[in-house]
Amino acid sequence: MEGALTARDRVGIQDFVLLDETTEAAFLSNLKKRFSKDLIYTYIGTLLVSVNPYKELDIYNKKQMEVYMGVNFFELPPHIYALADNAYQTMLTEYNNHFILISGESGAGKTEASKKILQYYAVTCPSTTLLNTVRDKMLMSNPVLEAFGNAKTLKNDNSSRFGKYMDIQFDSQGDAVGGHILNYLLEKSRVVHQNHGERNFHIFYQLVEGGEDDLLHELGLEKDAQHYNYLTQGECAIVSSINDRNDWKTVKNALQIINIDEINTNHLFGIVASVLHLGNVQFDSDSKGHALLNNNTELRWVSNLLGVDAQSLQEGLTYRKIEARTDQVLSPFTIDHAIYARDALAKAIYGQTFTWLVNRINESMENKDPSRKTVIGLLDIYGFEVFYVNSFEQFCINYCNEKLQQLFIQLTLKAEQEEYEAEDIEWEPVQFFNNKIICDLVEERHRGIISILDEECLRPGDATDLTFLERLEDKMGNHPHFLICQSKNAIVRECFATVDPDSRRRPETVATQFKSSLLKLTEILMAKEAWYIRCLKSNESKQPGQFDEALIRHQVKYLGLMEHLRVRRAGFAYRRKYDVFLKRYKPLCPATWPHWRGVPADGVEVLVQHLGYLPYEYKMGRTKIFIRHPRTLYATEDAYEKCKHELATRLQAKYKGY
Ligand code: AOV
Ligand code: MG
Repeated sequence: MEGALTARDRVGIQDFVLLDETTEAAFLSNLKKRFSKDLIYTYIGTLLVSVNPYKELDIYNKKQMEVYMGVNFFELPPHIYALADNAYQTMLTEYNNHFILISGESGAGKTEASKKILQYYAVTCPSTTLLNTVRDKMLMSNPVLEAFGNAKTLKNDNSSRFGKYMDIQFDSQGDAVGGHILNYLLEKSRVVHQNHGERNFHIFYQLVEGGEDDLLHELGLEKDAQHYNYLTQGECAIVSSINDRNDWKTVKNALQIINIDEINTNHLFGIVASVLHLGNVQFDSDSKGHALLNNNTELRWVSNLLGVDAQSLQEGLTYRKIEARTDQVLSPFTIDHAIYARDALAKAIYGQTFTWLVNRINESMENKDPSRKTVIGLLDIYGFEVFYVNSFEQFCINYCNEKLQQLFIQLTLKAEQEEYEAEDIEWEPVQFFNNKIICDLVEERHRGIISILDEECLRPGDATDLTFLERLEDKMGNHPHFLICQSKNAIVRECFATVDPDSRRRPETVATQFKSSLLKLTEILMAKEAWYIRCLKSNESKQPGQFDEALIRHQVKYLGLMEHLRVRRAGFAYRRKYDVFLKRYKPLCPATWPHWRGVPADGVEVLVQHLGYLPYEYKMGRTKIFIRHPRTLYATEDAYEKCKHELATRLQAKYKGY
């Protein structure tokens, strides 16, 4: 007992359910104690809490992976591998689908967590040459999507600016046979504008810093990020934690592995370069206040690289086409309008290219074998973020986080209730803060913020900045003037092929599209068994070893961790299948040791009677024993450790003479 307590004091408790008291102070103190020992993972039952260490820990390697393979969840120190393995083993034994929801604010460690899980499956699942190829593609999809979809923000040097849900598909033997990615709302505004201290998407800097001289020459680019308006607004093109040159090599290699051939790779970089040139297109104003191009060079590069007619492009950027009854009239833009048009085109091209890339990745990871498969879905979205000035993007990102919190609340309550019901156990529900009111506020029909925004967009005449921008983007992206569908750049042609330039149908607003895609995502997730990783950011300054208690307390609160813990404990803190419980603790009772010959449930009853469990301390369900208070289990665990120790000492004494 003393030994166990010492360990507890030293490294804290590895499962919060076993804490003596469920106060926030006790919770934080345990987290802090563990963090100071580089123990960044702690459980709340099967939920994994992870605190970002901001330093490389020697716990992610093949050896560690092997330690966790197929081992019972609670038998080893908490680890992301344990959660990954547990989801995998459950999928194999129960033939059902799972998903791992990774949440936490920007910079908390979600993307790193999702990569660790993917690596775990890539290394530990059975393998053949063919499967290795699929796995390489899954792994290599990361650097490519990060290059095009991540950027340095004030919160995180590698911040995901899109949401990602990836299904890893397994066959009945547990081989990883394919993957599929759904992407959510890329933050396209970053292409044309970055706040101070932030960068554009990594790929731009990688190309400019790392691109080979020949390539840059072909693309008409300078080897200097400072040369480009779209790269310099944040005034931090060079970041010490980022090596753009090395990343460039990784991305080029990764593009090959995901089967993007040389021609398409060239087209792809052509598009990236065209966006940079577009950003440098400047306008002057004539005597009537109409926008004029001030220099043709950059525009020619854009037209060359995108394979579109320079004259049409120029008209598209400086004139609006008004459809009269039988005719079309060109109405000149002011400078401001021309800049909007230019930026809208840059965003549309980049956004479409990102979608094209996701589609190619999906093709390359596609599971060619139609036989039965199960999946583990990994959800890694952009984390909750609040800046000094917040825009439409933060609205969408934070709404998405609220929606996932809502899912978490529903599923954890539901799962708990269903388990008690299935096992015939009575229980009293715990009160929760339900954030449904916040989701309703955003998404309710007619009264929600998105509905109001839609109406605002429909209102003729007095459009706001935002509606104006969005409309422009919708329109410009499909601007008939560019005849862009005829582009000589195959990617551009493909991206815009589905756009009907004559379509009169009013496109849905970005917010409404996002709302629908989140609704679909919720449906996808609801049909699967859930696992949760809650990532906590340890400090705002990205420093190793710093545990900012106020910051962490805040996250513990809004992620609902205390409530989750109370729910886990209010009913029955622990539950175990009868056979598992008996197998572990049978040495504690002469009647069950070394063998119990009857059914496991009866053996467990005999065992707990012998241990002196009081009737209110436990309940016998259909297949499991439910233990109300962790202290009961903890005492049993202590007794078990002591008994194991005595057995070992006796054995040692017995064989000493040999
Ligand atoms: P995020 O995905 O949660 O933010 P990341 O996973 O990108 O956050 O983590 C941010 C940074 O923290 C990484 O670049 C690493 O430097 C460090 N880090 C995170 N987890 C670990 C770990 N387990 N070990 C060591 N360092 C880590 V955002 O995408 O911005 O929401 O939208
Ligand atoms: Mg991320």
